[in-house]
Amino acid sequence: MLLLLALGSAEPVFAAAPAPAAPASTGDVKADAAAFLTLYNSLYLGQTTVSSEASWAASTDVGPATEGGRTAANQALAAFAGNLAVIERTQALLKRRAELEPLQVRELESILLRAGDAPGTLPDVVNARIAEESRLAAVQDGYVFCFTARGADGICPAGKSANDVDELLLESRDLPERLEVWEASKDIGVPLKAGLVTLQELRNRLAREMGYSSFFGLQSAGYGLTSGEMITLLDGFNSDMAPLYGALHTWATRQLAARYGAPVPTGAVPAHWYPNRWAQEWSGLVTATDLDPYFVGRTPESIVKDAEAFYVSMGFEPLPPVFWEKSDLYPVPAGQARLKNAHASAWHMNLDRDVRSLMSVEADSQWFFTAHHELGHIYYDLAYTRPEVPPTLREGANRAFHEGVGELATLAAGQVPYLQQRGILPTGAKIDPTQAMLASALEQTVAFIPWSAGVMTHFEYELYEEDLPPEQWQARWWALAGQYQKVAPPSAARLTDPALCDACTKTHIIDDPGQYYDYAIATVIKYQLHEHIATKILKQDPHMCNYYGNKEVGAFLEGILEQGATRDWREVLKEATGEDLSSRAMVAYFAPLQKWLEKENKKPVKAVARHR
Ligand code: X8Z
Ligand code: ZN
Repeated sequence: MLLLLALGSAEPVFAAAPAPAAPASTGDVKADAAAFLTLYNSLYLGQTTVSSEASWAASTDVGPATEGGRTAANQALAAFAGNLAVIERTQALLKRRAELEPLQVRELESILLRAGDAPGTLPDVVNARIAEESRLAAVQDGYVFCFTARGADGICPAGKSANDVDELLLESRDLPERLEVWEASKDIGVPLKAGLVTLQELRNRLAREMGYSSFFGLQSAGYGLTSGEMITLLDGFNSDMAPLYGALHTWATRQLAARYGAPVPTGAVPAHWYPNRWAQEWSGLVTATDLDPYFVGRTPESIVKDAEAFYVSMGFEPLPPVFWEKSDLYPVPAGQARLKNAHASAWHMNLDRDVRSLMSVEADSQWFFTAHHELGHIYYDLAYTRPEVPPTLREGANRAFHEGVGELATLAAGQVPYLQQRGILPTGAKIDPTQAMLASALEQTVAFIPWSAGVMTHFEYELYEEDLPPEQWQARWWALAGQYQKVAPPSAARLTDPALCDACTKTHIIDDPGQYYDYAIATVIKYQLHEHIATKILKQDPHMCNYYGNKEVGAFLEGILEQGATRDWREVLKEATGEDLSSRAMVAYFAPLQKWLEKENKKPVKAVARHR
């Protein structure tokens, strides 16, 4: 018997044994909902665990066998999530929402949202989407970069990792070398482009089948917003930060020009000038706060342990043994043929205590911050894994909250008193507060908003909501980079080359689609939470504070995390900070910097000197 027939589907989508009995109607809608939710939750737990295990295998050991396993498991999960009986039953119960418990309503809404890209009315389209997503992820995760810089052995020396690319873009002062590496970092877009063309259509078809305006609209619905409302929200953040971004951009451009011994560009700055593949953060420009020298001699293991210690010091439990046993935390050792996904991620495998992280940690400041970020996800997962939070709601208050906790930890980890207490910065080191604020603007926030709320958000909006034709992707991508980031392609020829897809080079466009604004909203939330913690709990300057060892801060965070998605995110935020979602705290944090930048930018441009 087919499992989903038991739920009453006229169109069984996948076979699995054995079939539970369909909950009989009792005439009491609350009891009916409870029975349905119990059944749904137990099936969901099983399906999601199988899917996570298969996806984990495919992300940590890329190859056709694991890719096939991921496709099959995700198709089974989708067949369950989007089964017609599930959708119809959920919709019918929601029609009587006034009679249900608020928690039941939230659960039902989350079930409907989860069905949004897998409607059982279009099973072939769902399966095609999943197969293409799995194939594309394998292409991306198995990709090896190729550039000759720093290699002496011909056209394509041994393959390079994402870490190699990032390191070179951070360090090289040589523009031709930078250009070569930057261009090599964009080669990955070429084999990914056709897949994104397919997915643009499939994702939209499925979301529209479920009544959403587009796949972007489906993702925005996770916040209770329409596509248009989401864009308005994000544009507000862009305009709130525009004056500060403009001043920071002017300052950074002058620094980079001096660094490369090149004239200061008058308009947009070529993308290969920046220390990051997408110019999304500008590290390494403030010498006084360069932390990398302090990580020399440390081990990658100590970086992850440091991040754990941050949370444990505030009262969170040590990570469960499974985290250390099953995570994949470090680069694949030389000599091993295995390929793995290069982008950091955190996994809640069974919606219980099997939590893992996939990273490629090296002993440097970038990975120190990323490890704090990833463990933020893990501690969120652990906090809401409790009987009061049903499996369907074991998620962040919204997706941005999940990212926001990681980002908050990153902000806290960059505070000088914390770095000193942890022995990363020498206690005697005197760091000028303006320089510290400048570094945080460049590395975490001010440079990041136009990228996340501007370029990425608008591109994905146009891609899905406006069905942007593939032949316009390059031109639109760079038009947005020019408009929001003031970043230009190194050559105009990129705009018209039909093989290229520079948008496809950003991991999230491929495997975390239509939701990059999560990080922009997370950045905003992070400052709201941080201001509250610093001023109300620690009673310290938000620019020079230390969460480490403070149990009250831990309890405050736990109070947010343990709720998972059981309550509306607006209420959670208001209750925690006394305020609605607002960029006020973020703007206030950087207000002193704005004044400093304006003064600096009035100084005459230094004579161009070539530094190497
Ligand atoms: O993807 C991430 C995390 C994993 S959730 C490392 N971040 C964004 C990115 O790398 O583009 C963190 C901030 C932005
Ligand atoms: Zn994250």
